[in-house]
Amino acid sequence: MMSNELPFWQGSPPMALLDILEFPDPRLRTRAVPITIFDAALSRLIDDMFETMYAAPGIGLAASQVDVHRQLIVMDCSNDRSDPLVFINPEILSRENVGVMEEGCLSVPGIFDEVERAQRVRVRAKDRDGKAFECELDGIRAVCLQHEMDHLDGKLFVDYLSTLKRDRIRKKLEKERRDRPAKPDSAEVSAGAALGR
Ligand code: GNR
Ligand code: NI
Repeated sequence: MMSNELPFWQGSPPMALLDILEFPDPRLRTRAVPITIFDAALSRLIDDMFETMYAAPGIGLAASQVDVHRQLIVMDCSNDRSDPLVFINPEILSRENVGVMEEGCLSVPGIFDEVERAQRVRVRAKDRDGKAFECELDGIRAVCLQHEMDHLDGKLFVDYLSTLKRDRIRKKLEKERRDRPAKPDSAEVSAGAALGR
């Protein structure tokens, strides 16, 4: 009897780019739940999220943005990919020094506006092995972590703007999406390949 599984070298490509959900997709409003299992599948998801974030390019990515509603964040605020950080089940222990920074979001493409946030935070989280750690972040790294933690709560930076601005942004992105051809999903691509298209 022939195995209908893929050969091992086709089974698990080294890494994969994940699709990023875009505002106003209602799935971005899902509240993420804590991670309890620290296994190879989680490690693989983390690697795929880093690849997706670097390719975008962005300085942070929350699992919510790739439709995985678990409390997982990857970040790298360096210029040369030298500061990869993973936060699982993060909690902010303290915040100080409120200030304003211009933010953008891969789920709200092409839109930038100012948001007020703590410029220094103390964080407790787990790493990819499930080991707890604490750290202090400041500047862009503090702002980015809070932006990502908002994603895990189903919140977006445009929620801090006025209703008028948010509605304008929604209409602009809805129009851009209508004018952009839809990306076929992977099931359609496989079906097409099977039919020799
Ligand atoms: O790439 C990103 N840049 C950024 C700039 C200022 C404040 C926050 C961010 S996060 C964003 C990537 C993203 O959307 N993460 O959720
Ligand atoms: Ni974002």
